[in-house]
Amino acid sequence: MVGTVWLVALFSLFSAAYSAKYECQGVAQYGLTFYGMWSNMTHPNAFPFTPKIGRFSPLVGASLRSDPLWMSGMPASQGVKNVAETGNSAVLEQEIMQRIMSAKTAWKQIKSGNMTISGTESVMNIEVEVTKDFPYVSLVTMLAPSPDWFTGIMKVSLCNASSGMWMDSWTIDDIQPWDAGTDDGATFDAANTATTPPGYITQITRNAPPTNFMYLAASAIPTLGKMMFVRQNKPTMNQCSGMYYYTVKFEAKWSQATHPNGFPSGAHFSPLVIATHSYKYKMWSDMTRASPGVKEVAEIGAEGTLYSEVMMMKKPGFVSNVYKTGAVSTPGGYTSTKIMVQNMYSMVSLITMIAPSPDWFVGVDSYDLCGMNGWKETVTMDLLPWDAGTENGLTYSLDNAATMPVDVIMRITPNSNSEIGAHANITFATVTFTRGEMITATTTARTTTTVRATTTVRATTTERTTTTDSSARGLSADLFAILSVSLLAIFGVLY
Ligand SMILES: *[C@@H]1O[C@H](CO)[C@@H](O)[C@H](O)[C@H]1NC(C)=O
Ligand SMILES: *[C@@H]1O[C@H](CO)[C@@H](O)[C@H](O)[C@H]1NC(C)=O
Ligand SMILES: *[C@@H]1O[C@H](CO)[C@@H](O)[C@H](O)[C@H]1NC(C)=O
Ligand SMILES: *[C@@H]1O[C@H](CO)[C@@H](O)[C@H](O)[C@H]1NC(C)=O
Ligand SMILES: [Ca+2]
Ligand SMILES: [Ca+2]
Repeated sequence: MVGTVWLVALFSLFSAAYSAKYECQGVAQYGLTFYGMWSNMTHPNAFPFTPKIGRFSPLVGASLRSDPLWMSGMPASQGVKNVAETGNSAVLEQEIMQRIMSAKTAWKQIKSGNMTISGTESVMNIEVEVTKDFPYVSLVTMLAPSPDWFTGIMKVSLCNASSGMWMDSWTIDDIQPWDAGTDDGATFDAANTATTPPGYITQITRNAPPTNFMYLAASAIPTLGKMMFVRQNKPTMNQCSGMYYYTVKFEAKWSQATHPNGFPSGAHFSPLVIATHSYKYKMWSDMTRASPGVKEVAEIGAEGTLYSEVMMMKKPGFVSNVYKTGAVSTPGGYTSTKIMVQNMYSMVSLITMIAPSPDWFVGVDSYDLCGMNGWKETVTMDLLPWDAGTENGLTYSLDNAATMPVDVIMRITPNSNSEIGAHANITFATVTFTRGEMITATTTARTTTTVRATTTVRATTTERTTTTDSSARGLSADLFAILSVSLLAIFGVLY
């Protein structure tokens, strides 16, 4: 007996390890089309004509972190109850708003509009947005008229976990009826009688509970509709050939003169982590949660965890190379690093902390050095501040309470009431990518070998070509922070 349990445990362990699970990166937008397939033709004797002709209430739902809006065997929330009984989604929309704003377990509301949908109507272009942290979709619509019958999607992920890529399209073609467990009645036109005590959400089948659906001739309930999600923002996949060096020059601009509001002593940028990668990888991105490594860079300027995270993604298809630099003093400091790009690994991402600060950083998210006309010559970007969403705090200070629940990464805008807000649209640093010499004229077929080759070259090249100016050279961010804090302490004692 014990042996069996162990065997099962071991088996689960192995199968878990075996089935590779990837997270999809960044944000994906979909257009959802709902096709109603509920009529006296498709559901003879299971389609109402009185007191009104059968139809769907406006479709309401959300993109979610994990918990769906409704679940089989669970009580319906007040919002789902209201939709199922009356089609009114006001309370459900409040529940979704609460999940978006305070619980942070939902990302965006989904709504088909405010019009009821006839049984055979198609509603196109319903906007759906999912992110790395909120890849699931859950939807509800009332089967009207009915006591408390509804349909929708309990929970579906738009991320293909075996490839780590957002689905190009995803169709759900079996949509069954459910009973919210809140109102009694076996027929579409049953009088309004609350179920006391309220029951649980159960699927309606031809046999149970007794409903109009039992009069269907078919052995199973034909689908009530179809939902099709079609991706809107597919990545552009430029292909540039060969392998090139680029110089990445990061120049600090942040100063008392440019950002006078609370300009801190010991102002600097923490060591940069730079990665070259394909569209399949993201170091960080707008509207997604910071990884532990990005959180550490943003909060304390320590680059070690992020460096290891990127190293773990250094495998065919994802990351090609990872580089780090020393810290950069500001204003006037700079650091210059030679990086390599090739074929599909044409994107560059980097990050550095605005230090000291709660969790503010500047960086580049997946900039593609391969353009429509081949490898770009030279590109300069102005870097503006971001908030990692992991630590509270409105001043340039290191020690603050954690943001609970954790938020997503967002641009700091001039509307922010923090010290940084007043000048959030003034450049903190610039980064310039300049194309250097061609390394080899590789072809895509050689991708795997070139990745391996780059590793060795990098080890020697990066060290040699990374130049960091002045006082900040070689100081780790923590040390910088500790030094500033100790200085403060000394001054504190002296005064
Ligand atoms: C619904 O369809 C059935 C047969 O499919 C038919 O007998 C019945 O008259 C129809 N009802 C209405 C109201 O059209
Ligand atoms: C429905 O939406 C339209 C536009 O989106 C709006 O003008 C109208 O007032 C809404 N109607 C109701 C009843 O909410
Ligand atoms: C998910 O990705 C795998 C591996 O790339 C692919 O074979 C499969 O067809 C994908 N599934 C869907 C539903 O797109
Ligand atoms: C600040 O910059 C953002 C992004 O570049 C821009 O959308 C916004 O309009 C700017 N706001 C102001 C007040 O300049
Ligand atoms: Ca019921
Ligand atoms: Ca913050």
